[in-house]
Amino acid sequence: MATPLEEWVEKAAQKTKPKQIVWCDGSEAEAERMVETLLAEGRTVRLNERTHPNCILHRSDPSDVARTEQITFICSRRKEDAGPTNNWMAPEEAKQKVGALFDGAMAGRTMYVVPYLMGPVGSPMTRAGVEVTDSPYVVISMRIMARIGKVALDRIDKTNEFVPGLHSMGDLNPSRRYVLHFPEEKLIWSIGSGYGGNALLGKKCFALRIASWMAREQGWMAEHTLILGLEDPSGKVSYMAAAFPSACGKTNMAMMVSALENVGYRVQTLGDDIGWMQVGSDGYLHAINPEAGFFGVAPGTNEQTNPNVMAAIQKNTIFTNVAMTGSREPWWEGMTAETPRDLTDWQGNKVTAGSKGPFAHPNSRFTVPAPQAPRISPKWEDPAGVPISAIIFGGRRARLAPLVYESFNWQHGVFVGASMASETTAAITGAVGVTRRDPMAMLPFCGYHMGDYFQHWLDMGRAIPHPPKIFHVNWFRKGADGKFLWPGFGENVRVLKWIVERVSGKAHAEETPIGFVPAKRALTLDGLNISAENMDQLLRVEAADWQKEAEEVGTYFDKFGDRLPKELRAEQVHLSERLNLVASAKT
Ligand code: SAT
Ligand code: MN
Repeated sequence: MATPLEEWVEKAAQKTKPKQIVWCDGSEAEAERMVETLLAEGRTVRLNERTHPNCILHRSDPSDVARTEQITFICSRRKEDAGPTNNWMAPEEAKQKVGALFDGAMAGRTMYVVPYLMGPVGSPMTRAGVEVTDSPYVVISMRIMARIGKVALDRIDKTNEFVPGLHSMGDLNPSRRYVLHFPEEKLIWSIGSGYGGNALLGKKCFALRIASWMAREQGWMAEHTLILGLEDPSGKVSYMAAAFPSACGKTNMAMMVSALENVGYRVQTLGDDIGWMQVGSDGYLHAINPEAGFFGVAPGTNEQTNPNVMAAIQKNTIFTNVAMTGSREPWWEGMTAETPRDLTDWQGNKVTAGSKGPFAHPNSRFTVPAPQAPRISPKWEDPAGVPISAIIFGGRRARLAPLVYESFNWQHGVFVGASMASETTAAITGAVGVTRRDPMAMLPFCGYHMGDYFQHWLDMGRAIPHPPKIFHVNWFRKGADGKFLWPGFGENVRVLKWIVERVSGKAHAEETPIGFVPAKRALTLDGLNISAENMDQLLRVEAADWQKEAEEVGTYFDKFGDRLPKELRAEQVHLSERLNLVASAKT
């Protein structure tokens, strides 16, 4: 008798009509065959075997270079359950309309069946998925980003539980591109894209959109967070989860080379994009990284800004849409001061004297196995996860937000996360540099009504005996001259050190209407050349700016109607009141 998995694969094949079906085992030999297929297709090349062993460069279709939110849908039975921040399509309509696009979509192609695990083998927090796809690029990317093959099949054989995901490149026409989630069925359909979060269905589709729905049902959290450990001079490691929107430096932060290494503060890497968190038997919130690799933004990365990333991506790495030097090494803007001669751009064209950059696509990426991070934590695959002491929200705010502040308590921290905003980057298609509200960095990833999601956060706070403290950081504040005030990268460890010291009750802070900011001299600035004037500007809380922000947040919250938890409305009103008090004290 056929298993539920075999039945589902059979049904997918009847619909998409591939010429053959290949069940993937995740082996090296299989990956090598995929690479051979890709090379023959002509959009993929091998990189320099000596400097970059086992690395390839893949060039995606020029219309398919980033996640596309306009064509991403939550197909819940009731429209209200998707909420005002998601696109919604009725499940029957979705199955009809997009089902028609899947009819025969794999004709003449191979269907690869990729069983995978999100989470470490043997962890109670781990979940299984199966992606069928006609893209060998997706298969070898999934092989890095998840645990694929036998480990996953074994588990599915035992439990018969898996999230099915049907993916086809279709004809790559953006007008026939759809990424659909059926949360009640726990099913994913994606057609017309071969790129990143649109096509590697374990990542945003499963580990965030479907998982956020599962997490609310089952009492845990699926969040858009990196996970890192900060080791102090005594060897104690404190773990933190940080939620920033796409392309705000999560990978850099997770793989940071600490500027305070010489005094014993080291950063350990556990995850760069997604955290699944659950209350542990010790009463702390425990996090695992459901992924097994990093899909990071390449441009801007170099030996100075992040030597750990540069070291990690020297081998076994898939580069997507970067440029290539004459000696077949990957290159992108910001890697070296000068553009190398004899360069090939991300579309495979020779760069000539008259060519205008950027030569690597601004959202070009590396896909690298997590264990290649030089400072991978010894606990990164611990089945119990790691206890989280601090949750950090952040985004790009050129003007408003101080370098760091601490919320008053969990409920206020949820308000801080819910009112988060960031100036947009190239990770999604659309305008760059526009401020957009992005609650908990989950705007494109929350699989249900955002008001209910806020409520779930509030409920979780009550369910965690020892909840993490909640902070907000902003590495991107600019001075009047338009330049960044804070050097960022490895220097960010100074902020993490203050955060850990706040958690243990040691560091000094000053209370402001928005929360606690570091007191004068509370941040360790030894060895950093930064003026007192810049530090003042970095930590300043401008009441007038915040009053405007509080109003905007109030208007934003109106969107969620009666599903906005009343606690959050109260937090917004209290913020305004505290700001008014400060303003009237001044006059
Ligand atoms: O393309 S992805 O969605 O995987 C990357 C990102 O936006 O974080
Ligand atoms: Mn992300």
